[in-house]
Amino acid sequence: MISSTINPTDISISGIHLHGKNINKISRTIKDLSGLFSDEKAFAKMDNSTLVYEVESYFPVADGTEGGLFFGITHLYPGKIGDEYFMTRGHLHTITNRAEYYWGIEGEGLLLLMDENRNTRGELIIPGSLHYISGGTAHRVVNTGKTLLSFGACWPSDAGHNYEAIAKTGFSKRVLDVQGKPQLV
Ligand code: S6P
Ligand code: ZN
Repeated sequence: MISSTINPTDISISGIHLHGKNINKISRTIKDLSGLFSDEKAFAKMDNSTLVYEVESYFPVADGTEGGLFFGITHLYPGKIGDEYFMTRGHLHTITNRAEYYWGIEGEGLLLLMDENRNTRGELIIPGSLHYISGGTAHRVVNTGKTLLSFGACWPSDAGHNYEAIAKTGFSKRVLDVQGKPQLV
């Protein structure tokens, strides 16, 4: 086999991780997530350095490029703050009509999808599940399981991320542990 055809883009996926020189990795710890969880007292008791999620992304073109695609894998740890499960910050795309795919790789969780009228629904993420996030839909992932939740994502390189709207008004529903079971409330 000709080696240059094996990995022409300088990245590889091994198991649930991306490797290569063009991979961008970010970590979100408790200190990055203030204001997100409903139980502020429980949040204040958490260790600031506790890792909540990590994102490995492949950006083959510059951020903002029209017509390109980005690819990422998010690893969301299991845990709770009060009764609320660990979750991603959640966002809209800056260019609101840009869509995205998510798919489940490992673990179990819920993808929260909120439309322009603030109606929120949840889709079950499990290994092999595929989720189409249409434009204008705010998206957030919640780990409702007891193990690491890893999911893939593919989105347009000009989509951009708008976190402010979600930081201000949140989603209209939260996922809480109600008597040992995850519920959208
Ligand atoms: C990017 C894609 C994911 C998220 C990641 C973290 O459009 O949706 O890579 O960035 O899951 O979530 P958040 O809401 O903190 O960006
Ligand atoms: Zn997105």
